[in-house]
Amino acid sequence: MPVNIANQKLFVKSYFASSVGEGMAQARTDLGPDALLLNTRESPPEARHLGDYEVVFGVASGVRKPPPTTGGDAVEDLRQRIEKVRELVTRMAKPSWPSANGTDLLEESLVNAGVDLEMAREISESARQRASARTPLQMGRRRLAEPDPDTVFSAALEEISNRFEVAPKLERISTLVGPPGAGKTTTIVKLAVAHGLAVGRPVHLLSTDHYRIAAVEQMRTYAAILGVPFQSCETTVALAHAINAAPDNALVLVDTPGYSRAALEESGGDLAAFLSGRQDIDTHLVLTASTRPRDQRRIADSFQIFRPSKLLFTRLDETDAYGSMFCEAARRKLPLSFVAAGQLIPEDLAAATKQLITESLVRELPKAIRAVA
Ligand SMILES: Nc1nc2c(ncn2[C@@H]2O[C@H](COP(=O)(O)OP(=O)(O)O)[C@@H](O)[C@H]2O)c(=O)[nH]1
Ligand SMILES: [Mg+2]
Repeated sequence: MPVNIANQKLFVKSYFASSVGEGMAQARTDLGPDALLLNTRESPPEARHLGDYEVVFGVASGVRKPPPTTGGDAVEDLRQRIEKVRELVTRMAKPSWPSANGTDLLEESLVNAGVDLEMAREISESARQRASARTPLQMGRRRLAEPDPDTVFSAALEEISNRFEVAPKLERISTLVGPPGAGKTTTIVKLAVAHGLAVGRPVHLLSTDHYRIAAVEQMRTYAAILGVPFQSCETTVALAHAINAAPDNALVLVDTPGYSRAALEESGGDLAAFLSGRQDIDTHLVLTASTRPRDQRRIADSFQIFRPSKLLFTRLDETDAYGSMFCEAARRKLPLSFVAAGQLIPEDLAAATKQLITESLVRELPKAIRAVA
């Protein structure tokens, strides 16, 4: 069909095929190497029976000639054109991301689970890229592929899981530090049972929490119930002696006072210097899962002087938003060791697992994706 465009006579022809590449090959055979690719699109419904794709080529009238049967230039030309089409198709196929009212569902799910907004955005964007990279361009099919909900979901799981570590290990000499009421003493007793008595390992309990008589008595009572040695250490020198005096095979667990911010500055320095200076003492920072991320960060900052190597979270029974735990572990690059979800000794203590945290953060996602699909 001759068409006059800007004083130039063009011969324009559509080719219908099951893929763009096939349509282009047909056009080349028919119109020769000088033909220009003008457009590609999914075939309109009335032409669908001819092929899923319509590839439109134009050639200047009079230059229409048969293509060479062989020749590197023609192949290279075709390759470049296919590359252009691929780019075009990539743009057309920009994956649609499940969203509701313009809000990214993954981001929303993370924020609802207590992840701070900045981190939620970062994860959502990375998961989006991960899902897109995994979704091949399927040029030969009727619909260009988009990330399906399963791909989105598994990309989100991987992205979260790659951002934090777990290390459910209890070193021979371990101490728990953290704010008052975080659950240090209770958790020490849980650990003493699960990692000591339950596996036939001797345990020595030490406490540096000598400021409050009740705290010393609490630990002494637990030690008596468990039938294990206990010593209250008023100075770091006494603590060093008590640690050295414990048998080599004994699990030594050191309880510490619940320092408020002010108390930490006023009287925590000595103990922090001692504990962080001893390579053989492993320090877990105990935090509560129900604390808001911003407060959590502030509290954890103030305990940095102890140089904790792990984070241990309690009170998982009081929240189902584990985002605050995740953010702290991800931001500080400190592994999660154990998690406590109740007051029962020793039942309510478990090893931290990636699965526990990761799945909790995207729990609502599949339902939300289905709702807008
Ligand atoms: N709900 C709940 N309570 C806990 C948990 N861990 C400890 N507690 C309670 O929190 C309170 C303070 O615990 P404690 O071990 O004395 O805290 P510490 O000041 O850090 O030594 C006690 O009543 C514990 O029974 C937990 O995981 N969940
Ligand atoms: Mg205590």
